Amino acid sequence: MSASCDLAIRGGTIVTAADRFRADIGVRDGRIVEISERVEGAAEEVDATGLLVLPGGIDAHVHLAQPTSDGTVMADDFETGTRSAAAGGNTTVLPFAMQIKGTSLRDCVTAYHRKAEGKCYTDVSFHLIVSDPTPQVLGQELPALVRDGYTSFKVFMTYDDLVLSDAELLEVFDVARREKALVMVHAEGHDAIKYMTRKLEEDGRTAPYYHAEAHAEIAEREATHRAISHAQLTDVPIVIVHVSGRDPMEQIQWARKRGLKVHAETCPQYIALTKDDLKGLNMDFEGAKYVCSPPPRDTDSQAAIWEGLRDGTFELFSSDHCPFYFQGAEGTGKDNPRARTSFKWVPNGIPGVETRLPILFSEGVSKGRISVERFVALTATNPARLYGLYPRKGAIAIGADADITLWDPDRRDTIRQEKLNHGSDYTPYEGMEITGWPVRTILRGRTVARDGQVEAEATGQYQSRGVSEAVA
Ligand code: DUC
Ligand code: ZN
Ligand code: ZN
Repeated sequence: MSASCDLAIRGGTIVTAADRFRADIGVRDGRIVEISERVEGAAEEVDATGLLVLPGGIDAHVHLAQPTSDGTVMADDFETGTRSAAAGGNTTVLPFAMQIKGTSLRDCVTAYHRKAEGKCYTDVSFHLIVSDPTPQVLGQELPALVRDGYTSFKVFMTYDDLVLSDAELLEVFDVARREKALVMVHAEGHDAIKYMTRKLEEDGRTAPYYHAEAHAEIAEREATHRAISHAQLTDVPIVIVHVSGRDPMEQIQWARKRGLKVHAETCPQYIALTKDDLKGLNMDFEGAKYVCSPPPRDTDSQAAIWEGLRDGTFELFSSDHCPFYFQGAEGTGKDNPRARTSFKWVPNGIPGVETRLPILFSEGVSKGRISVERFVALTATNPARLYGLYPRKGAIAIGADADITLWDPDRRDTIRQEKLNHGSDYTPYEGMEITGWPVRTILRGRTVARDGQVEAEATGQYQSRGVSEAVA
């Protein structure tokens, strides 16, 4: 029967979110058609002996080619960003299509499709960002877009150009409930951050490090609780994205104990970095390499995040890849004349789409903190389930897309900027020692990357999404 397979992956250990087992995989027309002890004969054979065979990584939180309020240009477009993603073991990414205030959400989505078309090395789908919830957006554009397969959107509780008032949040949540969309919330209290920023600046504390004090964990905890309360009032499921530490995480656990439909995501920066990294060498601009929002916290928060990854508080582990340059006037570092005057001008975001999977595997699986099954759940299966891609994506099962990452659990290497494919001119994880690397990324049956190098054409496709399992 399997003589008609295009591809056979032999001899590896298949790992799903639930279990692991030894089997071959047969692929035809880009889909898995056989999982058995022995797949006989295929046009292409891949020997996976000694390797783990995982569902391709799904990075459900990346920013590519997104404009910024001050005109700073992101370091990755769809070409470089998805190249980096594929090299890092991912087969699908979900960037944001951001509405710019005063413009049509639909037009913004069309513009992102144009940016992505023909340029992607992984499959791609878009979350929306709603920044201007006008009656036209709430009444027409957003419902129509959800029905067209853009089934999740993000809202912000901070940033001058993105923040929604509590009244607006409630209105937007209401639309999400009616239309069966999943809301992602950036939970940081805007007024508290502005207050802290002003105080720090008045005291002359303007180095990048003070970003971490301005974006205080208390402000994140408060906003997380407020978002949960709004979600309870409007009876809508939400995802709190990029949860950074113990305090906001406890709010999520509090909500779950009461049966509220609150989901949570965390990211590599909250297990691999601390706020001390923002000090740089001596409170200098090296610290700008670690400026992201929310910022990394302390070692107690890192321990809390590990508890949450183990006990299921976190269902999603995404990169929040938000790449900028460090060098040059457009960069986050000392050559940027505005950033020199205050941390508040340092663009918020760090690259990480290529290093997300190695960091979680190495720090989590190789160090015995989480099982390899949970690794798969956090990085592929749960994102597919929560964002309407399952079981086409995020599964190794008959009929699923043959999106597969071959993983060498014993390979040791060191994260180095010169080996990465992203557009940024640095990595915040420089020098980190890693055990366990993706060695081959297969997208719908075709190898797209091997040993950190992309080797295929940009055949990534846009993926229209169904309703989230959190909503259905
Ligand atoms: N939020 C994100 O999700 N990414 C980067 C910066 C931010 O505030
Ligand atoms: Zn955010
Ligand atoms: Zn983000």
